[in-house]
Amino acid sequence: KAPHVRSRSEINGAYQKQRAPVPDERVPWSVAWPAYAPIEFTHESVAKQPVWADPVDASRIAGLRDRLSYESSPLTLAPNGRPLNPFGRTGTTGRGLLGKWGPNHAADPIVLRARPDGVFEMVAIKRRDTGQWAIPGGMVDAGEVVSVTLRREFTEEAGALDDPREQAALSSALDVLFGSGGSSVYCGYVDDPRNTDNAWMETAVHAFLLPADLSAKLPLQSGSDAADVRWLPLDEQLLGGDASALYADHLRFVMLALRQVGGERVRSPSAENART
Ligand code: RP5
Ligand code: MG
Ligand code: MG
Repeated sequence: KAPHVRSRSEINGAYQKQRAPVPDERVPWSVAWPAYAPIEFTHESVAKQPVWADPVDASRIAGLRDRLSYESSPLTLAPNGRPLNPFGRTGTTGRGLLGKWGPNHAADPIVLRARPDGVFEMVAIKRRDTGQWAIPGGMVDAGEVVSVTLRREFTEEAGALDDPREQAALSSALDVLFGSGGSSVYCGYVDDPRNTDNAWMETAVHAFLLPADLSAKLPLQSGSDAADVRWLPLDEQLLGGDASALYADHLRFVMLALRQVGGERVRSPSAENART
């Protein structure tokens, strides 16, 4: 399978003409490529150094090499002091739309419910950047623990209810749901279309299975970060289809979640079939 295809793509509109083509076999840093000529791109929203972004000069950041990464610790730094993407070349240097040099940490809550026919559904948001359906995840704020990010991002993106009574109902349903901590599905690199040679996404994915009595109490409304929200059926068509049906590697994360959380229930119908 081709290595980090989305990290070499221009499917995020801001990256149009900002990537040099990188053939599959030249992705690994271990493959020498003296003529590699990536395009330097740091979006102006990042370059003007908002609070969530690093200084422009990576070599001036103390302790950069020892920043937390699920993939490479310590980070590998290039001679110019910039961290190197652990999955190889992307055709772009700089930070693109990402604030941090090196890993940029997100948290992704997969909220599942089971339909009576055994098919699982997930709360999905439609992203504004690529128009794809996605897990309603987001960036871990400075000093924030992942469990807090999971709930905060879910609420901001999928549960932005106008009606205070509905908001209260959602909030108590989420106390129960997120209070369990869910089950940890994945921690690591995300093949995100915003990745560059020097900045990339990493995420902690947690799955939460809604008890039947709570499903009805989970009203959804997309927040400003999302264009839409829905219960997305994780049926054979989606799971067996094109991975680009969901953003980045989200389809892979969903399959891992189903195997873990839904495993028993997913298997039981076929086990029954085998007996008849
Ligand atoms: C993906 O980007 C992560 O898996 C997460 O879903 C998302 C976080 O970025 P924003 O939603 O804040 O843009 O790599
Ligand atoms: Mg988000
Ligand atoms: Mg968000």
